[in-house]
Amino acid sequence: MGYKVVVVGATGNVGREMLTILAEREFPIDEVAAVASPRSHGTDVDFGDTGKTLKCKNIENFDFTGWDIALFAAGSGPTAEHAPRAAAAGCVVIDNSSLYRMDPDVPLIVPEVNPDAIDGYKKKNIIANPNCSTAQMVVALKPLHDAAKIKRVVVATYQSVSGAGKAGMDELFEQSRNIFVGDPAEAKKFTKQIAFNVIPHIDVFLDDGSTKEEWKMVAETKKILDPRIKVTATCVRVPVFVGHSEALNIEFENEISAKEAQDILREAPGIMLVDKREDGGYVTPVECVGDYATFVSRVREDSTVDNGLSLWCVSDNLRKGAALNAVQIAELLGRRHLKKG
Ligand code: 11C
Repeated sequence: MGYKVVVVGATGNVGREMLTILAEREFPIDEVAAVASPRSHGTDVDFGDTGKTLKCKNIENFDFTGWDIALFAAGSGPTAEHAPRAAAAGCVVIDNSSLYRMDPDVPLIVPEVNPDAIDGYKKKNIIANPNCSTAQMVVALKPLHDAAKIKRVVVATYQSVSGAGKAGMDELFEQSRNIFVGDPAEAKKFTKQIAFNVIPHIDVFLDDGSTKEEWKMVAETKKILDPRIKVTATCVRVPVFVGHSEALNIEFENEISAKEAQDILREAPGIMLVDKREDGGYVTPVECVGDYATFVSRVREDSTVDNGLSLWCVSDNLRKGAALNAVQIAELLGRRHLKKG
């Protein structure tokens, strides 16, 4: 016996990936529904490569009664409207938007990092999925924190355009093509030209001069991993279609060598260490696409601080950064709370 699962926002980048990963991981499903905005009502979406096609139902009149789990990838507006009624109907919501992440009554979960926090989901029947750049970072930090206690992290991100949805991917494609044929590269989704450029601005500006994306990395890391860890982030959009990269500088309470860190990371859940210290002996975003792992490369000691390490971390932002983490949360929920069969 399996679950009745709804994917909300099924026509978007993350919603489609959720359906693919549910099928790929053979999540025990009795019935699956694809739900989207009224605009996408009737659109066909594939249920992974099962050969099954789902017709999108309209979120406005979808009744969540009798459904076990709803994976929401719908953005904050539709989520605010429909997630509470799904949860009230007894369907556990796993939400990819930023809406509930900092709600003290909603667990924010990365299964490799804080699985036990899921037990708090019953307060609202909602579980939050972190921001993509936070998810891969905390997977890499967790085993190192357990070993040597992290004090401070300085991170610079190199985030792909798929983080901004299909419109972001289309903009990179169109601008690149236009530049090649000598046409103007008009910026619509992003604030400046993204093709052949980088933009140090993701999400809205806050009063202190940081951006909300940078704030999310700080606040979410504290909630998921440890409130004592200080994080400072600079988030940058780069002309890559899929795959977020991060350069991390980490300061520890206790001594830890690069070799010890490599040995720990090699055994850690969710991590693939590729660190050969030779030409090409590291992972780039192109290679991480379609994979589940958070890849770590370039682990080295930073002699400018006591107990410092630097490393490079890459992951598929639509997978570990969004859809995969949501499905892993559903699997964890199934194992711990919603047992079937
Ligand atoms: C980006 N990280 O790359 C964002 C996308 O809070 O879930 C995900 C935003 C979020 O633009």
